[in-house]
Amino acid sequence: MTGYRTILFERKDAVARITLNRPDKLNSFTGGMLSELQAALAEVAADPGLRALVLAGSGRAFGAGQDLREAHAVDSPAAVGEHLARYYDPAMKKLAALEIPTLASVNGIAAGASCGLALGCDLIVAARSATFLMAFARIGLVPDGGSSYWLPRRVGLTRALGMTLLAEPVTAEQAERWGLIWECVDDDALASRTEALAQQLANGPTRAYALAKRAFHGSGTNSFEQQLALEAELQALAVGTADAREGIAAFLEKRTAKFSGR
Ligand code: LHQ
Repeated sequence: MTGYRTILFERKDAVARITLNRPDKLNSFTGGMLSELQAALAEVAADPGLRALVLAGSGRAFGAGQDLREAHAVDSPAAVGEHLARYYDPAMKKLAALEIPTLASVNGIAAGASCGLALGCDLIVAARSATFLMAFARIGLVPDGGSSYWLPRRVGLTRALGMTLLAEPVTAEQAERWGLIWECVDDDALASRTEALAQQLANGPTRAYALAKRAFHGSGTNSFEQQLALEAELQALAVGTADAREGIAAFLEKRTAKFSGR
């Protein structure tokens, strides 16, 4: 689909890029923007030529969470439930289910549900001036957008609760030290580092990446025995891919593997 109004959606070779694009409102989420995000994620999922996705924000922020001027979203208990179920949950589920690596490129503040969106990506690279703010308690709300799922898995309960109860911004440098993000880079290096990481991921063994993601997603609830069984099941799938054949052959022939994504 073309003609998105609140996001930019681009494809360059095997890399897709979705940019949240309401810079004057710090890319805060409206229902319309989340519907467009859902549609773009569905386009990404349906395109077998894509091998990595970058999520970014335009202007000075990554995103400021729910647009609090969209009053109907917070009108009543029923309204908030409906809003989350209709707009947020499908977007966050589609992102988590993507069978290609996802990379959040965080240029500025990522607050509220926008922090949740970044956390839902496989890797996060952030500019040194970017911050992560679990803003919910500032307005008397609780974490959503998947943030209460991903945050403690990334940084542990102590830091997840500290970020949520104190609702103070965490700098990109601190976030890197905590393991909240993969990498903090100088502001003027964010674009080139994002591009390099996306290219690296897009040139990787795409099927093995998807299976590895499935293994880690399963590990949250599995017993050790169940996880070993899942690993065996996934490895059986991985070993049958063209990329595994190429990877092993390249190792034995002492050359760099050239993965096709199949
Ligand atoms: C905004 C927003 C915004 C509208 C900046 N809305 N306009 C999901 C579903 C249902 C229910 C509720 O919850 C959720 C999940 C959530 O995400 S709840 C959390 C919602 N987000 C927040 O509470 C963060 C609100 N924003 C802020 O605290 C600040 O804007 C931050 C700290 C992000 C940035 O501060 P500044 O750098 O000082 O920028 P600013 O506040 O001046 O914002 C610039 C403009 O963006 C301004 O508009 P204006 O027309 O006055 O220039 C803001 O009103 C607008 N904006 N966030 N969430």
